[in-house]
Amino acid sequence: MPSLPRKLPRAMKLYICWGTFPSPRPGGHPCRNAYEALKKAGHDPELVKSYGWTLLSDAFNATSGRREAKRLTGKSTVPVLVTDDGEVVADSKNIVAWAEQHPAV
Ligand SMILES: N[C@@H](CCC(=O)N[C@@H](CS)C(=O)NCC(=O)O)C(=O)O
Repeated sequence: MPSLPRKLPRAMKLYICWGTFPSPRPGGHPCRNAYEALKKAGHDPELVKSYGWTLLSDAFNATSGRREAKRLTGKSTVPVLVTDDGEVVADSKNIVAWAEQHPAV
């Protein structure tokens, strides 16, 4: 019986707010833009929902995802990408650029 391929843990993580839903805000929803660009480049990041709302104080942004975003970038704003090699990319525009420059092999 051939052994089933072990599901390799996905190392790439994308910290997002509440989801990757479309948004009417100018420029669209940053978390969605980042996710779509990564998918387009052939990546399949683990999505880490971080909830919260940076307009409120850190007390309201004490979710593990927002805390991790703050630990990694100094700000609790998302999206934040952590690549397979542990590189941290903050801001959707930088994540879109990273995805374009790093198509999944
Ligand atoms: N310029 C930033 C804006 C990021 C942004 O507004 N992120 C939202 C989530 S989509 C957020 O965390 N903002 C306030 C909040 O909900 O805490 C980007 O493009 O990544």
